[in-house]
Amino acid sequence: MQPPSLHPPPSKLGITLDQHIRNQMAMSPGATGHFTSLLYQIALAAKLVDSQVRKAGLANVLGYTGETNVQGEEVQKLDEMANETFLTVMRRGGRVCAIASEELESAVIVEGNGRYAVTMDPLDGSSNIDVNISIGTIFGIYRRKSDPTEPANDADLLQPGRDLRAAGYIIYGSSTMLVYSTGGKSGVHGFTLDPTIGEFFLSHENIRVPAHGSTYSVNEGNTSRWNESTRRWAEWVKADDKESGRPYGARYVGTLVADAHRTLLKGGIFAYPADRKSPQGKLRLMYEANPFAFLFEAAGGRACDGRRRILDIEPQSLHQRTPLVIGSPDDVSDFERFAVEEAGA
Ligand code: AHM
Ligand code: MG
Repeated sequence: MQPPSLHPPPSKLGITLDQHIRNQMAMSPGATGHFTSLLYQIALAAKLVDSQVRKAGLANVLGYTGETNVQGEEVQKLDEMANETFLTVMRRGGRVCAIASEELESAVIVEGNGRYAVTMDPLDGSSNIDVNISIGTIFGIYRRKSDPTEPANDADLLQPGRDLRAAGYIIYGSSTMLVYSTGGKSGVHGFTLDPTIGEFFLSHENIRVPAHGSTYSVNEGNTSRWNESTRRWAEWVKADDKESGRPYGARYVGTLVADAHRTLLKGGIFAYPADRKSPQGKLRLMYEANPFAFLFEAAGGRACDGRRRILDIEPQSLHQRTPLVIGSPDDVSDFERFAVEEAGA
């Protein structure tokens, strides 16, 4: 056994999200603290939502039905509550000029001279709440484009994903984690909430998605609605070929945050392709696809709609949908190969 080193590397133990954000800010000359304070607000809202999510099972144990219960309208559904919580905290925080939420028809324009516009899915995977399966929050942060002396508008939000200033997600799973990136070289970092003291600690520094994985994640119940190339790809990942590590294992939670989180850490591929029922795909470009595309690229992965890079799609509307394929670079390229072959056929 090796004797312990006299000079062990400095421990990462106990680095809080706040400290980490401040360290990153110190490395950005000219930073004013506005962005830092917005991230704090998101983390605060996440903790508030987490505390409600943790209690969600109690209502079921007591026989509550979900939408209405003995407390009637006083108890909000969890997704409405999550939406309200993030909106309230960010509006009060004074750093945002506009917020677009998957839960709301139109954008919320915030008075004042906030420098950032936020897109978010406050509670992703909400069909999994009642069955105690991981759910999440997804967010993207853009720099304001409009003149701060004028009210903000949709153009502040309708920016391509490549212009994201930061993106992240919170997974309310067996533990609660916040994962975020400011893009490129700054890396993707994960923080786990210690629920006993209400603090996020750095637990996954500089996450890198493996070059290829061994799992595929897609709703195969949609097979009959898929186009030929998606069907051929799904057959291919299941075929036996020792050299390329096939067949892949199947994993599908039905919460994008959970499926993407696993894929980010372990590699492999998640796909929600277009199909006959959803010709534009099911997932939303602004709230789901762009933030994850940004994170996967920052972690060395890839994200496309089958043919185009997600981050290069010019958004036309807030609730626009897109096919989404994210994961290990090799695995996403394999998916694309099938789509391209079909296009050329
Ligand atoms: P939601 O934002 O309303 O929860 O819907 C999005 C969810 C994603 O989390 C998940 O990847 C997908 O829908 C699952 O869809 P399906 O049930 O069609 O497989
Ligand atoms: Mg969602």
